[in-house]
Amino acid sequence: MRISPQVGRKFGVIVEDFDAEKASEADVAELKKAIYTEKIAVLKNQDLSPQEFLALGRRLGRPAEYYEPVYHHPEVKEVFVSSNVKETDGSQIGVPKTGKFWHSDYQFMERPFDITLIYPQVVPSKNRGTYFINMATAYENLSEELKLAVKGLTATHSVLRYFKIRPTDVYRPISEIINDVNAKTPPVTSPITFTHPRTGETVLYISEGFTVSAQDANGNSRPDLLAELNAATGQLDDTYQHENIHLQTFEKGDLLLWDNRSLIHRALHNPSPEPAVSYRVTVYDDEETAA
Ligand code: 7UC
Ligand code: FE
Repeated sequence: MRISPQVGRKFGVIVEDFDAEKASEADVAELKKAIYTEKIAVLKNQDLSPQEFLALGRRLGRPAEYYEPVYHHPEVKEVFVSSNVKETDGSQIGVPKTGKFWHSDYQFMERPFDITLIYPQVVPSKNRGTYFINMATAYENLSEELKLAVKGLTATHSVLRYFKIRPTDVYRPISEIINDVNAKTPPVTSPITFTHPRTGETVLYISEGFTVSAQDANGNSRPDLLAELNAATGQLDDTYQHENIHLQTFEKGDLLLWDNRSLIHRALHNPSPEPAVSYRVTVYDDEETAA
């Protein structure tokens, strides 16, 4: 296994000669460390079945099934499928155009995922990739005034604005669907910054997609401040030129691993209907459950 920095990129490393089946405990430990400190690791030349992809996830932690079954791979339910390709019988496996908004995975849940693994299966010829912002760096880059202003704030997160209407929801009143979403995944409130348990960094815990409000210590909503933070971190820049934004491209055979605690991301979907399919496994890395 060889780990080297991505040349000319803000962060991330390239990992060559990583054998997902035969990797030693020491290799896996080194890989995990690189994910925490370098934020993205791109494994080159991978050729894994969905089962083998899940097995790789198990080496890094405890895989979690996505709560909405419509995303599940038909054979391996822990594999989340993003796909705009229809089967020959016209049926749809997975969900098209997932994650086209700034977020971290499961940010709307009590416990977001620790590490995300993405394994592109069908790679479009252009407009492929994912934008990332490191929210530890973004916090560091805030003005002293904004750093002071976020002290003691909480933020509230919800999936509601990006919950995908399922095939089974057709003809249901939208108010019923909204009530169901709020009952199943109620908004979650947490401090607006936290300390990354693996690196000690301070992470600004907000995203334009999932964070619905920020409150001060007296419970007063601060939409002004939330908008200012979204702008300062680069999330409102629709040219994607902001200094915090990193575009991670990939080619067939690449497998991306990232630190979902500190990165937010946004999928870059091709506006033209070029086929695109990718598989995802998400894990919790708590020591007591890691293999
Ligand atoms: O369809 C999607 O964009 C999925 C999104 C609502 N959740 C992904 C996640 O892991 O939080
Ligand atoms: Fe995502």
